[in-house]
Order: sequence, then C-alpha cells, then structure tokens
Amino acid sequence: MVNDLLIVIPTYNERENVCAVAEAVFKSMPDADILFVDDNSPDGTGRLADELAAADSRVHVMHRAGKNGLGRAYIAGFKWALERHYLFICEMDADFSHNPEDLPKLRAAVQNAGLALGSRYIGGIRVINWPLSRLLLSRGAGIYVKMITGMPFTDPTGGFKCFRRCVLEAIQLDGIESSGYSFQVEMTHTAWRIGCRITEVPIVFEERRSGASKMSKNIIYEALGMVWKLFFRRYFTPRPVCRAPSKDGCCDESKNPCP
Ligand SMILES: Nc1nc2c(ncn2[C@@H]2O[C@H](COP(=O)(O)OP(=O)(O)O)[C@@H](O)[C@H]2O)c(=O)[nH]1
Ligand SMILES: [Mg+2]
Repeated sequence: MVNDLLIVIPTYNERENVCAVAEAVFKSMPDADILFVDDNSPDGTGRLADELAAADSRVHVMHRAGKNGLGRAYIAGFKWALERHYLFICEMDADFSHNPEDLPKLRAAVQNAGLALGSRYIGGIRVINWPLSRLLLSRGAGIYVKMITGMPFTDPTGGFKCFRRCVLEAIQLDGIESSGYSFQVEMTHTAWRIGCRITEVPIVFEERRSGASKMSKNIIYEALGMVWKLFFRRYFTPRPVCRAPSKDGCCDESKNPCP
C-alpha cells in the first residue's frame, strides 16, 4: 500500500533533531511518508537523514546546494510531492516546536477542508518556553498580518499545517516570492484568495529543544514588506484563478468561478 500523506520537514543544522523527529512522526502517523529538505547543512543533517532513508522506505531526502530559506525549501518539497501520488501534504519544523502528536488532528481537519492551519492562539495562548519578547513578536505579527491582509485567522504566521494536494495544484508555486517565514503568510493568503476552504486546529507550540533558531532581522524585514505586498495584491490584482476546482474545499467555485 502507498501512503497518501507526506510530511515535508525543512532542515538546516538539525542533527540533534532529525532522527528523533522521524521516530516521533511515525509513532503518531505510521502510515505517513517524510520528506526532509536539507540545504546542505554544515553539521551533517543531510547525511543523517540519508541513513534514516536507507533504513526506512517511508523516509525521503532532498538535498539542496546551500541555505536558501525555508520558503524555497518548502516550494521544492511541494513540487516533489506533486510529481508523486500524495493527496495530503503537511508542513512541520524539525525542532519539536511542532508536536508530532498533533499531526492526526491536522490530518483529520483536511478531510473537510483544503487547508488546515495549526493555531497557537485559537481559544487561548498555547506556547511553551518562549521568552515574553518572542511571544509578543509572534502575537503582534499575527494581529498585524490579520489587520493588513484581511485574513480572518488567529495564527496566520504559523508553520504547522496540512494542504490537500488540489490546493497546491491550484496555487502557482513559482509565483510565491517569500524565502523566509513570510512564506507561511503568503501561501495561506494565496490559498484564501483562490477560495480554498481553510480551517484552524488548536496546537501546542514549544520552543525548540536543541539546536539554534534561524530567525534573523532580514527575515522579519521580509515579512513586514510581504504583508504590504499582499495588501496591494488583494486590492489591485485580480483574484488568482483556481486551477483545481473540486468539492473537497480546494476552491470554492461560488467565490471564484473556474473555467
Ligand atoms: N532547508 C532549510 N530549512 C530551514 C532554513 N531555515 C530554517 N529551516 C528549518 O525550518 C524550520 C524552522 O526554523 P527555526 O530556525 O526553528 O525557526 P524558528 O522556530 O522560527 O526559530 C527548522 O526545521 C529549520 O531547520 C533554510 O534556509 N533551509
Ligand atoms: Mg523553530
């Protein structure tokens, strides 16, 4: 039997996490495949992932030439998934900030939607071990994004989510510009404009257990600029055409008639 769910995990210097995260994913989702997208991590994460892949046919590894941002890694991973048979494609960090035990909830939610967003803030704040400054940055960014883009979600910057295949087919992946974390906002915004049915699922977010964050000032500046780009896109460019009409929540034809 082939697995129809793929978990895409971008990695850069995650050698302490890569084996443990694969084990934890398979514990809660034994019928999933994993794709690690590694940007030639100097710490040898890619080699460790290759060893995992050699031992378990559910693990796949994509090697990229050098560090090029989380967004570019995800786009490459999504294209890889679309060239294959996967029907559900999840995104997840390697560092245990996203708890693999929440995967079944996300998978269940895309049964009735095109995209399920893991939300740290729906019905209260569920973030563990973050300094107040990082929590305020994340919460503030979420409110800023919501105000400017108009997207009605509680956690639009989150990176733990699950797409239906048809949504990724409907999005012009080469038109996604972000390379850093604003990628999350841009993808959700594009899916939302297309008319994709989007649902939020409560998740618990925990600060990474080991290794270092790749958050930088440039990533924050890119995100600030992207939010305004999305504002102008929304009001001054035509709604993107749905390329995969379907009753599964991929594109709502009443909002966006498809050819
Ligand atoms: N392939 C790839 N993965 C990246 C890159 N930047 C971050 N990541 C991965 O993306 C995930 C989130 O990054 P992280 O540093 O934990 O961000 P933070 O949680 O916001 O501090 C982790 O699995 C990282 O290893 C990159 O440039 N390339
Ligand atoms: Mg992290």
